[in-house]
Amino acid sequence: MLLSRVQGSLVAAVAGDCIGCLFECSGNVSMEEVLDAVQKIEQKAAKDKDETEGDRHELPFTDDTAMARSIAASLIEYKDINVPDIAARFAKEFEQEPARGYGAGVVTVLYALADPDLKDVFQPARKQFNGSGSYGNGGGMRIAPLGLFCHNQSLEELKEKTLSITRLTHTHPYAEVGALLESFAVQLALSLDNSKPLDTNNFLDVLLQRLQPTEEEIYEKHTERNRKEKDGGDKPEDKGIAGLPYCDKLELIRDLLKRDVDTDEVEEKLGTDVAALESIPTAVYCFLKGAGRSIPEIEERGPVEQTIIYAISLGGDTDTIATMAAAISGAFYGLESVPQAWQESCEGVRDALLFGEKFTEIISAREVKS
Ligand code: R7I
Ligand code: MG
Ligand code: MG
Ligand code: MG
Repeated sequence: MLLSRVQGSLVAAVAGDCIGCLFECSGNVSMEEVLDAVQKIEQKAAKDKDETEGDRHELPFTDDTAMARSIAASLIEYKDINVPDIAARFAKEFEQEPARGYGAGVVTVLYALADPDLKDVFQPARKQFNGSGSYGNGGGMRIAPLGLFCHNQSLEELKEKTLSITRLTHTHPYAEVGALLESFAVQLALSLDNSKPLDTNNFLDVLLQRLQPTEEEIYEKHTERNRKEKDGGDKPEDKGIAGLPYCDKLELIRDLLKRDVDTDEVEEKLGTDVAALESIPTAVYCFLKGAGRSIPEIEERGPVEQTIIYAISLGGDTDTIATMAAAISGAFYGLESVPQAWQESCEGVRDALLFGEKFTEIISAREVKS
């Protein structure tokens, strides 16, 4: 049961990335185009059944999965977070396969993290974008394994660990809150009873309850830090952050779910680009939308499939929105909800299944002990 849901999350995330990247940054995407691509993948998987493994051509994963795998492997090795080890894995992975589609800014950090003389692993990230830190979605795109790993652990623990891992590359408050939204959503999805249909309103209520104080705290600390730096003469004045834009977006999601909205409205109101604030709430929406199983063109498909196909049909940062949405969905619906043909077609699924087994062993052993 737990095994299926942990594996489901990790495997669905890989599928979201591998299928989603076929459309990343390709402008306006239509549902028909996505369905066409998915059907081709399914037909090819059926034909490949007769091929020996080496002759199959899998859809490659991108940086989203590459970084998530580094986090998962490190958590398994140390049975807890080890931030310098995760930093070293990020750097090594990038060094070995730099062409996985990394963000344009983050590569500077990854080069810096490879330096054996680097004393403070958080320093390169802080220097990004003239010291304001990246607000890209790279913190959120890779954090799902931590949300699973922290099953039945306190929110405080999940929060601290999410922030530590995120800050290796992303220190802008929007990037931090976005990563927290994703890790909280994955942990919550895994904890809910999935023998009944998902109560989407309740999911949003609990998520908001957990995110709101955290979002407030992150911005307060950010403003305070900026004030000190300004007083010290290091930095120009920062305008600070007004309101709680992530919580506002979660409220907006509640409203969008009640209505029959077209993808243009979703794109306009929630966003689909590489900024954390313009993509991570969107991923939560895609999860809930798929859970409702009411998307006309794909009604006959399961919720995880609907979530991934719908996320990609929004266009923009398709691999990342699909991977984040799928990680939440897979944690609720389990491995059986990811079509076999998709699993066979995506690079990295076999490893994701193994990571899921190890995670489940670690979580279960922890629960016996306590
Ligand atoms: O966030 P990050 O790891 O990128 C992840 C994305 C995903 O879509 C992946 O699939 C991959 O394609 O990349 O990488 P960053 O370079 O930190 O941020 C991504 C982009 O956001 C940057 O290249 C900038 O274009 C933009 N960005 C900013 N622009 C101006 N000012 C991020 N922060 C800033 C900023 O402060
Ligand atoms: Mg469209
Ligand atoms: Mg990518
Ligand atoms: Mg992307």
